[in-house]
Amino acid sequence: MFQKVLIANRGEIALRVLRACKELGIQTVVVHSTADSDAMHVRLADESVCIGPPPSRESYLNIHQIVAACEITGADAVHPGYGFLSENAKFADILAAHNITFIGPSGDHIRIMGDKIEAKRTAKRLGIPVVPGSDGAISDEKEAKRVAAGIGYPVIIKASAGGGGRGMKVARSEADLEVALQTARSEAGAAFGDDAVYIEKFLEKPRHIELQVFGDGAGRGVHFGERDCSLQRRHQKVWEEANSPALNSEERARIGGICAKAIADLGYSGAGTIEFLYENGEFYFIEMNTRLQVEHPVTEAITGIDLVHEQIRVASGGGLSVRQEDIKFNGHAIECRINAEDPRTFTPSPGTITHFHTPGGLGVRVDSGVYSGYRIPPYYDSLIGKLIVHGRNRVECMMRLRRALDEFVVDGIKTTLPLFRDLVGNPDIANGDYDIHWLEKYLAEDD
Ligand code: MV4
Repeated sequence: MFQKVLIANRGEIALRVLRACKELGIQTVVVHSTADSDAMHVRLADESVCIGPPPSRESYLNIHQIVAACEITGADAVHPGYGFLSENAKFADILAAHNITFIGPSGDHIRIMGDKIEAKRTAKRLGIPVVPGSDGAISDEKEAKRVAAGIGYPVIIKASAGGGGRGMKVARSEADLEVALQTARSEAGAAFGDDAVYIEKFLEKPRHIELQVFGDGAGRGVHFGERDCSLQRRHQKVWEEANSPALNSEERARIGGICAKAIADLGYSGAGTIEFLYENGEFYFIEMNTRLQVEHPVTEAITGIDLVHEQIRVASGGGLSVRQEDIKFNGHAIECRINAEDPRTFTPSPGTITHFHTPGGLGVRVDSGVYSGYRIPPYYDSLIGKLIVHGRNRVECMMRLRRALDEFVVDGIKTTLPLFRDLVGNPDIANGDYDIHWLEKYLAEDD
């Protein structure tokens, strides 16, 4: 087991990782920018190192400074959290070269999944169902037309270096194809320095369902069920659930089994998320994330397993603590992302939190890095906390969520709490009847 772990992140996820380290008896080091001297993660860690000025590029993304902080403090591993350097293959490689363990998969696995064409090719080879489309990159308009005619319109053109919704263009007929291809290619070149694009059948009303998987790096793979993350705005998830209201246990076991076997065959190490679009009872792979995700607590709630403990165990060579047959799904969980934003326009609302009171009681978890009197700096993303509620079934979970939202007080700034108080009373949400476009339509209607 590690003696000392450096946490290369901030906010609620830095605290989340800190808690797991403390439980395992591991010493903690955090790094922080000059804007974060008063942050909770700095207060709670055993040691802290200031690594630079407020902009992320000069602090939380500064590989040299983070490696130096490891050397100074004698940390033997780094947990990257999510965002920042968590999916940076070069960072994983540099740490390995310094004999510091990256708590995550190998640089090579990160690299494969960061290239969306390579990721899809790998998924297909491993037996994961993928969206029908081009076999690799599209070279010219002629090829695009041939592929699109083969799969049928509408189609979507995606940047191989994109992901998370960046660099996508829909073509509803052959007349749209030339412009869509050209626009997608030039935007991809400008944004990512890589203009490779590929084509897929465009699915009109899918759900976003993702499988939580883990590999031990030695040929074993397990799945922890799925999360439904269909409620999004501009590719930012807002509300996540486990299990998906759309799946039954047979479908879960089937796609879970496929994903676990794929992870085993890939020799993957650590936590991963396999993202699917789900429509008319079929799963279609789109991307794989090679990190712990923001919404991992809903999986923890229904399985009772600490996923950060598992990450640390696997990275330190101790293997997974569970076999597939030990992983049982118990009840239902929902996470609401509490952002320091206007609940209708989503304009960031940094400033001082004058009063912060969190809900409690059975089945209620709040992961947050803020406190009464804390001043939210304007430099980073606006997530200030997550409310995770668990119940024996979805109905109980929703009742408990309504109650927990009632108790939650955040004064001094705007937050997205009022949006959740609306959503929890909405009949479509109560019925689990929503797709990836539901939230944006709901927000547009309300104006
Ligand atoms: C799609 C799609 C429809 N058809 N691919 C957006 C983010 C990126 N991860 C993939 N995305 C999509 N890919 C095909 N073939 C629709 C989306 C999409 C979306 C996906 C998940 C959650 C929200 C979304 C919102 C708009 C579009």
